[in-house]
Amino acid sequence: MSLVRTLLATTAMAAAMMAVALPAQAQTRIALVAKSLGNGFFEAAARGAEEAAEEIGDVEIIYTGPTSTTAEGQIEVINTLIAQNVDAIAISANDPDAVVPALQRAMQRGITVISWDSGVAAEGRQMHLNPSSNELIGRMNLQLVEAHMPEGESDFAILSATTTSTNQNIWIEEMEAQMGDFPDLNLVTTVYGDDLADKSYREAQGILQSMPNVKVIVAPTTVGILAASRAVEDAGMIGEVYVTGLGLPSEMAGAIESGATKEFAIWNPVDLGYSAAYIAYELASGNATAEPGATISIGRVGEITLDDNLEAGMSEPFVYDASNIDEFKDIF
Ligand code: RAM
Repeated sequence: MSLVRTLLATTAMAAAMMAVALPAQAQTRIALVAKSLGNGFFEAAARGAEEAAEEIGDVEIIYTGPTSTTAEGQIEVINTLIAQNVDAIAISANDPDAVVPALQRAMQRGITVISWDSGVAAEGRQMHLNPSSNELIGRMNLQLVEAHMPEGESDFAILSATTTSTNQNIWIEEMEAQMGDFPDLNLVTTVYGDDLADKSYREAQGILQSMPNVKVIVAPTTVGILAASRAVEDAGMIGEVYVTGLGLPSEMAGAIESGATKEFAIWNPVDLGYSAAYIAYELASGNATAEPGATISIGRVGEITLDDNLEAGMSEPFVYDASNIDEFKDIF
């Protein structure tokens, strides 16, 4: 055998061996895109997505997201996923519009695209999965504010995520629209912690220092509620200012214990991630089509029916307090 032929044969053998060594690619690859990595809410959702993958079989979950809560970061992530030719992208968006062109490119290449948690504008996705009814989430947040407001006081502040976050903006709109049903409450300001722990902490601190009349901070974000609770604890203002909103029992158990909050709400983020992955699979595999009125299976969680906006909502949020926090704090 000539040297060239020997070399060629060796190279071919090496390539064959490498091919054997590489793990087999799953039939369906579903990317679960978070607003940002390092957020316990999305980590819980990713655990749910893994559960769905295991149940369905031959599905790989690619849990990914930017390091910070920006649309630019998500666009980079989407472009990488397009290059990897994944089968589906299920995204919680940092901005409903900015990610649309990238997601449209993904759909043009045959990738199934859905949004969940924080929505994408209709032209950038096939459907959107809400955790619950937006109206109900808005009302629940106001009820929580009311339950914490000391006698004779009325001022409260909202600590949100980013200014472009679809879900928080809808919930804040719902809160504002329903204020008429809560005549004793007065919304003084809305500030944005960008779902970053340090910025949220500083924004909460700013309220504590400059707005002595504010007696309740409501944060419809798991990052914000935790940061605000810490700010109240560190300022020694427990019992003077209360924090409430949407939080994870696992992260908020300390705040219940300290008294920074008496109660807060959330839906099950594991089930939400499970459902997002399950729906992405049903659409990508052709078992279901995203069209108004379509009923799509979500495995052990049940099923959803899409409305005219190609959206569906899941269950009601659940309220956590000292009586049940221990039961849930190890789950999510
Ligand atoms: C944060 C994120 C997420 C939201 C929860 C309640 O983790 O902003 O999008 O749904 O809070």
